Amino acid sequence: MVFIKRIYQMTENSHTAASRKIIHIDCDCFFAAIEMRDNPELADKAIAVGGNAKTRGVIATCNYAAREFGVHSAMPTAQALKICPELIIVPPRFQEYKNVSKQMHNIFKLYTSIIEPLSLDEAFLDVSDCTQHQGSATLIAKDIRKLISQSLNITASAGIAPNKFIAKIASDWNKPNGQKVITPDQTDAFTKALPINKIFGVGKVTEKKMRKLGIHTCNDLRSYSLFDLDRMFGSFGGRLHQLCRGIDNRPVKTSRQRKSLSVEKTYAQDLTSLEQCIEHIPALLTECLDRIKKLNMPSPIKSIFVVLRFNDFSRTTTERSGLLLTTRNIKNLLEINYRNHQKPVRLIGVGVRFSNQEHNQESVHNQQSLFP
Ligand code: TTP
Ligand code: MG
Repeated sequence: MVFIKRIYQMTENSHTAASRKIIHIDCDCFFAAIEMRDNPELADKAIAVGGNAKTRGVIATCNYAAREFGVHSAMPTAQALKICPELIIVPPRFQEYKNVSKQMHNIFKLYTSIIEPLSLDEAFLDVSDCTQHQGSATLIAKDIRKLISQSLNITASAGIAPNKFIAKIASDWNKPNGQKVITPDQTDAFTKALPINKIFGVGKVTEKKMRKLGIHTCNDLRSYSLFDLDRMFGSFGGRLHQLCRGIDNRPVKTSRQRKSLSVEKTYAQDLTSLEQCIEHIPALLTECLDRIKKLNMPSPIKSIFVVLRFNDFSRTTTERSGLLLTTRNIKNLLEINYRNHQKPVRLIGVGVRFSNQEHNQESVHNQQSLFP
């Protein structure tokens, strides 16, 4: 018990010692915003960027007008058109989204070099040592959003807080085209009232478990000791103990190490036999290998996996560590996965998880031998 108390005190101390200024930037309906910008006729209509309903595509994102109908990311396009018949579907232009993302990073670099990209439209910035605007993170965020809007003609929202956890939640608060500041002395009260599903890492299963226990907010979580949380939620317990108190000491990491890479394809018609699924493996594997080779400094592969999504939209992954990424191994995983479920297949994915080990020349060199 004394030991646990000491850990708690240590984290509390390091939290107060580190008064950082973190900005989380997230563009508003990113792909859709770029499409509306480049085709103003779309601006006052409900639009979505995504795949064709006929080829069973899905929605990547949609504008806020479409969201009012209930359309959202990852929804099958056919379903989106059912709930919003006037929805205009625009095919994605990934190269343009990447260009805009690069330009946005050039704007970030005017303020800090400590930038952690999370996706094309999202990043953490550590502006603790930034001198512009007398170091006011609120004004820096405003400036960045203004520059994005003026030079790129899209809008972004921002969260400003003493750590990444709170900054990310705050950027969603006044979306679209808004920002929210949580100062260090507001952090405790702000976190206390947060519903548990705002905590990164609390997925549907954990949320259900917590709600059954009567835990609905971060404040409810605070009544459990580190020992209890460890017992109830395993290795996530320690992190929960900190996050529910608004403590997050993770630094803004300038170069993110990729954890996994996968290639997925949804087929126009369900694949109804193992043989039909196997036919698609070479193409998926070739694309996956190409993408691994294009990574700047890939880490060694820790495991390989095959994802299947069935015609009832359920999804399963079969994963094995220590295997090479070969056609044979992937076919074996596919077979295990398929035989376990025996349902018509809508989507196949092939991928790898990288080990966390720091990459160096030697590991990159070893990586080559993993390719078939
Ligand atoms: P998000 O930032 O999650 O969404 P968004 O920018 O479209 O909308 P919001 O205003 O809520 O931030 O994702 C950024 C882009 O990533 C999004 O425009 C499209 C793409 N994307 C997908 O392709 N598939 C997905 O499932 C999601 C969530 C996003
Ligand atoms: Mg976004």
